Amino acid sequence: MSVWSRVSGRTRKALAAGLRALGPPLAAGYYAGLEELLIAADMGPAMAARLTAAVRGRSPRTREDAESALIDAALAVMSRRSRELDLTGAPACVLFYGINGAGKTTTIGKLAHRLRTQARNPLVVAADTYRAAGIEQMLAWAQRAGAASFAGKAGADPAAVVFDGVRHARSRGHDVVLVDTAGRLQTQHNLQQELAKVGRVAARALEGGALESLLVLDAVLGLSSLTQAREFNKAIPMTGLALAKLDGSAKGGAVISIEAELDVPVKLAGVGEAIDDIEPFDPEAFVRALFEK
Ligand SMILES: Nc1nc2c(ncn2[C@@H]2O[C@H](COP(=O)(O)OP(=O)(O)OP(=O)(O)O)[C@@H](O)[C@H]2O)c(=O)[nH]1
Ligand SMILES: [Mg+2]
Repeated sequence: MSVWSRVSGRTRKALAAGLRALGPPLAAGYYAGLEELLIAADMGPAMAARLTAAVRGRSPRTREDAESALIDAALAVMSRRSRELDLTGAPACVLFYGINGAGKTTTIGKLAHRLRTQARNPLVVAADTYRAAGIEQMLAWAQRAGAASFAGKAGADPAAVVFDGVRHARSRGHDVVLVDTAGRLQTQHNLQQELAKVGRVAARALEGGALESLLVLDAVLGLSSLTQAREFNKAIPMTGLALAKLDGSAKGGAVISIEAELDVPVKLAGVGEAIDDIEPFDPEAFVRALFEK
């Protein structure tokens, strides 16, 4: 069983049972039923209608044909941008941001561990200076991951911590800098401005090294993350999404709509609370796990 079969268990069960109950695509009411199932999987009415129309356009005769048309249709609307993290430069930097509790610190800890297993030498920068506990949580994860860390003082300007962190990384030969930032709401104007500054300062400090800006989304929130994402994108344009808590999500279908709406690829998926519960996002395996029994 692939890791993707752990994803969105409830959505998958409901979809599988629903598709079975609908019968073959030639049955009366099939397409109305399909559209309802997709809405129930949190794809949103517009995407549900779009995917249903795409399946209908293929005139499938069997359930298997309909399912494979659905998989093709879903993959066709997802982002075509590269899902690989660009880690070129000396150092490169991956900046994580998002609302409170989304999963930023955990995702960074897991990624630091993963990079260590790939013979990388990451430096974790704890720039959640908003709370002392935020710094401590990041440092504890870095230690668990066997990664070096750099922290500012509680209350310090996070942009200054990032600037110093990147310089520290360069002087010590770290090839990747992973930056944790404080959780904030998309509606908190001052905190969004602060975030924008962190992004600008990181870009300047990197001197040409790649900057990945990953918005961390709590997959449990489903489609409601779209508004959030649009606002955060104004502060720091995203190069990708990190989806945390996909294991617990009942709203896996939202991933398809969010990617299609924003044209931003999910690059990392969190599938549990343990240190190795992180995967590069694989849209094909994800969509197949969602629609196939
Ligand atoms: N099941 C599951 N839980 C997760 C995952 N990622 C994070 N969590 C949990 O979500 C909670 C919040 O995670 P954090 O990493 O602290 O989130 P954060 O965004 O850093 O939070 P703040 O710093 O408070 O804004 C913790 O209890 C994590 O264990 C995941 O992929 N799966
Ligand atoms: Mg945190």
